[in-house]
Amino acid sequence: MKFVDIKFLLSVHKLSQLPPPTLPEIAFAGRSNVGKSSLINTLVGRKGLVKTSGRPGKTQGLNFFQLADQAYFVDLPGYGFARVSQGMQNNWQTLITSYLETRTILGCVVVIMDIRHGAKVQDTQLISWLKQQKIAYLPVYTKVDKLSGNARQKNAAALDAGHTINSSQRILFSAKSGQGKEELERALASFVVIG
Ligand SMILES: Nc1nc2c(ncn2[C@@H]2O[C@H](COP(=O)(O)OP(=O)(O)OP(=O)(O)O)[C@@H](O)[C@H]2O)c(=O)[nH]1
Ligand SMILES: [Mg+2]
Repeated sequence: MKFVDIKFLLSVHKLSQLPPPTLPEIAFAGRSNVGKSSLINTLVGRKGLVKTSGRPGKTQGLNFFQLADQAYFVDLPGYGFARVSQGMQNNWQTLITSYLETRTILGCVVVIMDIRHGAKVQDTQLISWLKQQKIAYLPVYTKVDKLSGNARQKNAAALDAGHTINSSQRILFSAKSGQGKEELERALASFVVIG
């Protein structure tokens, strides 16, 4: 499934601003600067749809994109960004958690991790929390273009072990080369199809 007909809908800073739950929803989560916004741009084939940055903390608020009349994509702010004040981090954390907890139409959370980094405690926490809440999630290891084949396999295996992820259930991805795009499209299609 190609995700082409997509437009920015709104940026949500408190739960009361959430759009009506009329379409299935896919949220994109991960630590700051991991490449969430870049992944969405690659997925929809529009380089400039979502603002990205070399500096962490670019995405603020929950950014909703509408995919034709089929689904919402939600680009979440990154977690674990030290340069925003602690209070601000807590606000985001509360907003993201309440959103994930209460959003009944949430079909899947794409949990994005940097293939170069070891298993991070915040990702482990998110994954176990999603499991506990019985929310479907899809692990994606991104920026694979930054590693050679061997290192890529080794790091992927370490992340699998660190988060108890089966290698058949996660996707290796690169926003730069487009690797993993079709696999991701296939995996997400089942959450978007209505009826
Ligand atoms: N080489 C390479 N760089 C990438 C990839 N994905 C993202 N980047 C770079 O990583 C940086 C962060 O990307 P973003 O997409 O803004 O990351 P984000 O997770 O949305 O960041 P926040 O919104 O700040 O949480 C940018 O400089 C991107 O160009 C990738 O697959 N390969
Ligand atoms: Mg972003």
